[in-house]
Amino acid sequence: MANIFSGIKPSGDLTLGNYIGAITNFVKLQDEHNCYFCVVDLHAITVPQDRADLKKRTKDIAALYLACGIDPKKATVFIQSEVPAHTQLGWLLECNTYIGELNRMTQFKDKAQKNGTDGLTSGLYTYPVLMAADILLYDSNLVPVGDDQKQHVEIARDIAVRFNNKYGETFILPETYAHKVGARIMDLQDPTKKMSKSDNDKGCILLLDDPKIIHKKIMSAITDSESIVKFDKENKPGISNLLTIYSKITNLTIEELEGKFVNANYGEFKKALADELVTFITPIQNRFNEIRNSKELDDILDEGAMIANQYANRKVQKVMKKIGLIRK
Ligand code: ATP
Ligand code: LTN
Repeated sequence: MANIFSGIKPSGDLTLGNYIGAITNFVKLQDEHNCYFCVVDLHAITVPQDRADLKKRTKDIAALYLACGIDPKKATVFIQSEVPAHTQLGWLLECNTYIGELNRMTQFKDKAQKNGTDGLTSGLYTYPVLMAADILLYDSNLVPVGDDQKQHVEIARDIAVRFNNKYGETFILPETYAHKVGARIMDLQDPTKKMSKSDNDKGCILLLDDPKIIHKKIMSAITDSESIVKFDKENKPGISNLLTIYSKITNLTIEELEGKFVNANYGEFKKALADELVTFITPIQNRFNEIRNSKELDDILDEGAMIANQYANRKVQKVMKKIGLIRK
């Protein structure tokens, strides 16, 4: 039985990309492993957030975890800021992380390139170290994430190796757990770009989108002029992305789908995909509406925070002792 940790930032509303890339694996892993699934609100505040939106989205994401099938009897579900050991370990690890390592992080480099470094916070820069703390705190063996987060799991591993060499065996070395296909769902309007909750527009399907909006977004997804439903990521990135989504929500293989739509035009294919998506998303939305404002959700998060605090506090004490931060 392995330890598993993962988190999603409340920086926007959950997308189909978050679901397919990350949450499907959370649900799969919870049956066999010791899982911690967190809403990483401290990571969200590395960029400006509206107070009311942050508060609302944090609970929305926790409720969506449950609505998507995470079972609080099997997994610990909690909010990162309710477990202070994350920031404590974050500092201890920052003192064991090199600036050169952080300079190589592509997520930060991309953001800095887009807008320049003026106005970027030091929290955004050291973000990967807090993420390493999240992971290492729970002795995590596996970290289920989408493709874009692999580099962050690697730096967590590098920090763990360095710490272990300096202070003796302390941390488990974590590994990324990602899908082979579908680890990166692309934007429907620009299939060369990741579908992302912080630039939510027509190219991004939200788990809480109205069925009519889902139809509209799928029908207006960018494709090519060939009108042949065939997977070819290089030359037909739009239709390949739609095929990936179709395959992930129905469990039909890409080949089965190519066969099913061999005589269909893009309009027919898109209409069938939109119908499948609505069928798949409606029960998630119904469960979300049941649980979002319930006492049950608060009880689950209280219990989750208690279990996580217990584990995390013990770990931080061990780490402090190794460093020499101990009076008696
Ligand atoms: P932001 O746009 O604010 O950076 P995001 O939509 O990328 O947010 P995160 O909170 O960063 O979402 O990611 C949560 C999880 O979902 C991560 O494991 C991430 O790899 C995964 N994920 C996010 N977007 C996609 C996507 N388009 N395809 C597959 N996985 C994704
Ligand atoms: N950086 C991640 C969110 C995140 C995370 C984590 C994922 C923060 N801490 C720990 C896995 C494990 C992101 O942007 N998706």
